[in-house]
Amino acid sequence: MLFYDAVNPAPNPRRVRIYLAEKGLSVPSETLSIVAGEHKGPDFLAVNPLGQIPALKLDNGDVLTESVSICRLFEAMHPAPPMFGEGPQGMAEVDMWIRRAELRMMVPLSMVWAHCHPFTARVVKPQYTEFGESQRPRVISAMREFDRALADRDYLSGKGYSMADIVLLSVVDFAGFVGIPIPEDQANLRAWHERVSARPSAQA
Ligand SMILES: N[C@@H](CCC(=O)N[C@@H](CS)C(=O)NCC(=O)O)C(=O)O
Repeated sequence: MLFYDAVNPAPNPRRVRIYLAEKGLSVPSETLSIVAGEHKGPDFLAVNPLGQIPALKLDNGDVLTESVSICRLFEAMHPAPPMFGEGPQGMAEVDMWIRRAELRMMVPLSMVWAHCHPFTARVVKPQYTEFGESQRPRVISAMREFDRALADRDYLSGKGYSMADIVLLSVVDFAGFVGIPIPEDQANLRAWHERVSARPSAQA
């Protein structure tokens, strides 16, 4: 196996690193430089034609992409401790929160990142700045949805720390990097963020 990785602040490979740290697993890896465009070079495009990181090359030569799918493979191989929920309802809840973090927060955040940030100006041409700015309030309102959900629980699924918390942590930290910190008045989300950031795995 070979895990294709990229350093922070790239949020998606970080999810896999946090997951592996939580599970106590280690996988051979190669770190590519996004700044140097290595993820768009011919060698990596031969691995993942999408030119996106992370990717996981399996021993049989097949390649998996998508951070959550890569973690699902490891989960099937190493089910304990469960990180994708337990029982029908528990598993569905973790899946629901993962999708909400990705669709309701990461999607508008990606638009702010792509269309407003100076780092992406080199590759996103043209940048539709006005459109990008219009997505900033959507990120904050998605944060508010999570703030409300966390009013009566320590972790998203309610049954303990899970992959959903890993995905949300990666998105919230990336939002901070893009210039959208958790608002002061979102005390539940801020407390959750402190809680999950205190786990050793968050250093990944
Ligand atoms: N949904 C994918 C997203 C992967 C992704 O967008 N990775 C970023 C780095 S964090 C990337 O490679 N961006 C370059 C691009 O999209 O061209 C996942 O979760 O793995």
